[in-house]
Amino acid sequence: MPPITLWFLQASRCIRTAWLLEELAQDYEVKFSDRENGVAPAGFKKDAGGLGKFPTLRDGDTLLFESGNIAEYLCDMYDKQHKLLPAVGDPKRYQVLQWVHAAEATWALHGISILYVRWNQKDGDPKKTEQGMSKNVVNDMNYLEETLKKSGSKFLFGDEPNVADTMMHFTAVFILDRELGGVNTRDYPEIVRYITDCEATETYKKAVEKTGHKL
Ligand SMILES: N[C@@H](CCC(=O)N[C@@H](CS)C(=O)NCC(=O)O)C(=O)O
Repeated sequence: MPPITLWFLQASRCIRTAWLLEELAQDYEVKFSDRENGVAPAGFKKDAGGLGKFPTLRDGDTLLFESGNIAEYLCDMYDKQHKLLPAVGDPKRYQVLQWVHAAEATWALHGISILYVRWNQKDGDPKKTEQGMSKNVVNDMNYLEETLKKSGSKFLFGDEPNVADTMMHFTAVFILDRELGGVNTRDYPEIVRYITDCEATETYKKAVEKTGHKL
């Protein structure tokens, strides 16, 4: 049995971890669950332990949640050549980690807050609330579009994906798929191209095949 276990909730950020594990050529067992009424089933949360949010990963005695933290851990443990994340002390490491953190703490924060409005605002005018919250999402997506354009490369840091892409790809897909804050694919041709290139990698395809991920 492989030492790494990934608790994978369907239609979620868990694809980030699976893609990274494929990039790192690590063997891993997938414990999979569909959602029930939009959330993770109680038994699945109990089995994983921790916060009961996914991805959750166990590597030997180490149990981790939070996709960005899992990404940093996996790179530090298994990316000894620093192909996916530069070494501690190399300034480039922090430029890469900036995207790892921003994928959750900025892009997803702004996008998913809007999703929560759509789900939970029962009175007033949720569309108006969404409009009021759209500025940050538009700003984030404009910045990603410009960064990709300026980089002149397939991925955020060159023509091979690194840990920043394994985090940012899902966020960009999700925001565009759900048109959070009114953003749409027509306005972001570089992001659409980037998503296509991420999904064309053999490692991403393997991760989808192994986990059954679909949005
Ligand atoms: N910031 C966390 C978010 C984790 C999270 O909220 N995961 C969602 C799936 S994308 C989840 O587990 N939802 C199930 C539930 O709340 O029951 C991360 O990046 O891992």
